[in-house]
Amino acid sequence: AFEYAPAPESRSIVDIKPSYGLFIDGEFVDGRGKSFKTISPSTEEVLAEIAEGDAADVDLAVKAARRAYTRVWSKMSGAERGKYLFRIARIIQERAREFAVLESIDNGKPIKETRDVDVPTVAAHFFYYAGWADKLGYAGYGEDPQPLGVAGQVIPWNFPLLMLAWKIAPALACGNTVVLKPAETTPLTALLFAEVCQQADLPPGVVNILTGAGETGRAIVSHPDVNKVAFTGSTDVGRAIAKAVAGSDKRVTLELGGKAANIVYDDAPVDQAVEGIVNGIFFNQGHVCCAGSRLLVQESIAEEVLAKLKRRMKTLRVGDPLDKNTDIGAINSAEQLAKIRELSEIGEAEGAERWAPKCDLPSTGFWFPPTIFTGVSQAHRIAREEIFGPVLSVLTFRTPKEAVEKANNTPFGLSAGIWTEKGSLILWTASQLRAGVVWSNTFNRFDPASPFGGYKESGYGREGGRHGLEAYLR
Ligand code: TXE
Repeated sequence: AFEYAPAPESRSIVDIKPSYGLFIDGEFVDGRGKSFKTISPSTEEVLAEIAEGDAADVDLAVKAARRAYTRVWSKMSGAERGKYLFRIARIIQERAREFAVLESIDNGKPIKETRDVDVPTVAAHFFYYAGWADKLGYAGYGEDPQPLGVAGQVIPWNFPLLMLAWKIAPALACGNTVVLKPAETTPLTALLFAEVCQQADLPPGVVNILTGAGETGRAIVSHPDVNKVAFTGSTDVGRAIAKAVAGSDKRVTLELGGKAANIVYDDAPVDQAVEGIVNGIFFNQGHVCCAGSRLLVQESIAEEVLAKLKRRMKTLRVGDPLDKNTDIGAINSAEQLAKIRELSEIGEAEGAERWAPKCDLPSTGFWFPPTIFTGVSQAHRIAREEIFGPVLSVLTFRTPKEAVEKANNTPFGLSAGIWTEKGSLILWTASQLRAGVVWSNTFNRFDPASPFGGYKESGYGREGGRHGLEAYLR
C-alpha cells in the first residue's frame, strides 16, 4: 500500500470553513445545536461540522420559500427569472475549478470527472433551463402554464452538485421556489452553491439549502406547505416517500436505483465497446444509478471481449481524487464500501468467479478495486441487486431475443446500452428494452436537453429536457 499524498496546490483553491449553518431566506443561519461531520472519503479527515436541520428549521425554510414564491418569484416574468439562471450558470463556470476540487474532496470522485463532466454539465443545465424560462408557453403544457409553488427536493451523494442542478434549474425556470437537502456525506458543494445564489443576487427565499440526514429529508417531504417533492436516492426511501405523500395533493417525481444491461452483440466494434463497458461501470466508482452494471455479451465474442476488458482494467489508476491521472477515486462512505464488499462476497459464495487487477490501494480512506464477476447467472444476487460500486457482473447470451429477455429480467428499468454496427438491431433492441434511457455505441452520456428517468422500480417522472418542465408546471 502507498501513502496518500495530497495535492496541496489544488486543495488550496478551496476555502473550507470549520463549520456551516443552514441557508434560509438568503442567509446562512446557525442550526439549533445538532450537527454532524462531513469527512473526505479519500483521507478520512474531518472537513467541516455541518448543521443538521430539524422540523422547526424546515418550517422556517418552507415559510421563506412560500413568501419568495408569492411575493417575488412567481410574479416575475419568465425573461427576468431566466436572467438569474443565466447569471448562476456563468458564476458556476467562473468558479468551476473551485467546485470541481471541492466536489472531489467531499465525494471522493476523480478531479478528471468533476472538472470535465460534473461541473460543466451543471452549468449546461442552468443555461438550458434559463433558456426555457421565457418560453414555457411553447413547452406543450398549455399557453400559460403555472408553477406549482414550493418544491421540496432531496438528493443523493453520488453526483451532489449535478443532482442539485437537475432539481433546482427546472424548478426555478418554471417559477417555483425550493427547499433542497443535499446528502449527509456530501453537503459542501450545495453550500458553495448557496454562496453562488447570494453572488447572483437571487431574491432571498427562492433557494433554501438545508443540510441533514433522513430526518431532515422526512420533514421536508411531509411539510404540509410543500407542493412538489422531487427525490433521487434508494428505492427503499423512494417507497417511504411515496407513502408519506399518499393522499396529499403533492406532486412527486422519484429517481431510484438501477441495474442496467450493457448489451454487446457479436458485430460490435470491440475496442470501442470495451471503452464503453469501462466507462459504464467504473465511471464515478460505479456510484451511478444508470451504471452499466450487467454486461451481456454475445457468447461467440465473450472470450475476446473479456480478455480485452481485463487488459484495459489493468491500466486503470485507483487513488487520490485530486490527481489528474486518477481514473477511480474513493468509495463515498464506509457504509457504501461495506455494502460493496458484502455483495461481492455473496457473489463468490454463490459461485461466480471474481477477478480484479493487482492494484495498490491507499492505506487510509475507502477504496475498492475495479472488479468483474464472470459465470454469473440470472439467479445470483449480484445479477439482480444494485451494488453501486465498481463491480461488473458478466452474463452471456446467444440470440438478440435472449439478450432482451435477460436485460429486462430486473425489477429496475433506468438505462441500457447496445453495441452493434447494425442500425436495425439497435432500433429493434431499443424498442424491446424497458428502460428510460437507451444508449447505443456509447454509455453514460448526459445532455440537459435529454429526458432522464425510469421504468418499474427505478421510479417515475422525467428530469431534463422539455419533459423535465412537466414536473414543475400545473
Ligand atoms: O440512499 P438514501 P443511501 C442506492 C444505492 C445505494 C443505496 C443506499 O444502491 O447503495 O441506495 O444509499 C435522504 N425521507 N442509491 O443510503 O438513504 C438522505 O439523507 C426523506 C441510488 O445513501 O436513499 C439522502 O439525502 N429523505 C441513488 C437521500 O435521501 C431521506 C443514489 C438519499 O439517501 C429519508 C443514492 C427519508 N425517510 C443511493 N431517508 C440513485 N438513484 O442514483 C434518507 N433520506
